[in-house]
Amino acid sequence: EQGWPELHRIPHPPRRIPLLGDVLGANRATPLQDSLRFARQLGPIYRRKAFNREFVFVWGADLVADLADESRFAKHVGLGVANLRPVAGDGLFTAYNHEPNWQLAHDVLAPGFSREAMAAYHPMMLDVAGRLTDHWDRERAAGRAVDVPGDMTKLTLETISRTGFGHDFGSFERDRPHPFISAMVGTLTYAQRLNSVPFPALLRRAAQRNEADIAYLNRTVDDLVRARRAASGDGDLLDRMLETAHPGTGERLSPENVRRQVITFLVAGHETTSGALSFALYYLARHPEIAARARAEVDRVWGDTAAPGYEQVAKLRYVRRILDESLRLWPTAPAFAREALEDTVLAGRHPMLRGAWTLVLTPMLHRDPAAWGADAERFDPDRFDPKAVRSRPAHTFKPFGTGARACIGRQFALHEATLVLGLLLRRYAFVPDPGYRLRVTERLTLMPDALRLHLERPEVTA
Ligand code: MNH
Repeated sequence: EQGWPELHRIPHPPRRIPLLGDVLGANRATPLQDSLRFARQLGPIYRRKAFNREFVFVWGADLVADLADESRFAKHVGLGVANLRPVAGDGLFTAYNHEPNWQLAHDVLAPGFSREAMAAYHPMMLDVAGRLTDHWDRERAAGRAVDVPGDMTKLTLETISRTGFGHDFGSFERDRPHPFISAMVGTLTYAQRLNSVPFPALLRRAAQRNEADIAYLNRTVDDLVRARRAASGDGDLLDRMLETAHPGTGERLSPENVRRQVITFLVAGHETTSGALSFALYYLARHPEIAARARAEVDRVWGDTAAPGYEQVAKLRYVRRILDESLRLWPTAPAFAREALEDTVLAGRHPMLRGAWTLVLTPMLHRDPAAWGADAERFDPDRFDPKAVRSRPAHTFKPFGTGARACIGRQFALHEATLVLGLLLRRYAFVPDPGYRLRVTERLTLMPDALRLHLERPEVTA
């Protein structure tokens, strides 16, 4: 079925229910974590049936390395990503490979992620981070615990909207999330739920709410674009979208496509980074000795500069490894899909016809003992020191996807997150609630659920 001639050789759960398929023990709210459970039972390649459709999942390091071959495989727009088409259309993230707007927008926007562009965003990132620390200072003084995912979401939304679009959502001045966030969470959750029903008609009420959420996102973005057309920006992403012609063809993005790109960047540009920061803070709170080592690095590299410069962020090597290690265990965009460009044989073992596709489960790839050793479940940033990295095969760490359609915002996210972790480490010691056990919420992306931390003053190291 669906382009895998030898599907019968791929393992599946033992007890299949007629019509429904492999839904035993599955929870609608946690499809990804369910898939991880099946992965552990069934091995590096397996299939699951949902309502008479078979889906193939892959996570073995050698299989994923083969799927990274861009001459035989490419991004597949399927499942969760395809379900976002009504929101993001042919924007960069959801565009089909063959849609001309992908290459056009990619070429027009790539300079917005160059080193020079990052250096220009840096002071704005620092400024937004200052609003977070002002808020956290007040919470510490009042003896209140902070809402980590909530505050990281405020931070990363303000950062992308400010650097990309010169817009201020005022997140830190609000008690409740900005309606843009509620609408976005609504559409992401709806896109995830669509995978759990045999046909969308079963979600009629939710579909109506989803329409309203999309309308709200469109309105917000249209207002933002209209304001910019009336004024002028400073060469940010929105200026590029509105004014830059393609260097080769002279073509420009259409107004409808600009709307799709702005929504794409506002969502893709903050949701996953806020999860990455939240998981990193969870691990720092759990491992005070690792936090102390990171804090010592920040003190050494930054001294007491109030405002670290652009270059000083990349020098935080150990802080960066903490982020990498957090993204290894909990890659916040936890899967990506690959399709065969021609009839081929995956890793010499599994024939695929042209167009057949599979979902790569990144959290399992990142825990494959063949690549990461027997202690792969343990948090250890030293896995990312340069010697350890060189000793691992290629394509074993893929939090940003792979190939031509990999994340365009990778450097942006890593710069922002390293800067913020440096600032927070220097200012606070993080103390978890004694009873807290990590639970992970899913809305296509991953986030530690209800993580609250108490802030203390770090001990002075000398
Ligand atoms: Mn991002 C694509 C993960 C931060 C904008 N991103 C992807 C993909 C992954 C991913 C995985 C590939 C998906 C696929 O193959 O279907 N992204 C992340 C993670 C972080 C992240 C884990 C933070 C941590 N992403 C960002 C930021 C931005 C951004 C920040 C923007 C400022 N990402 C994108 C865009 C794409 C993408 C745009 C689509 C790129 C393309 O297809 O050309």
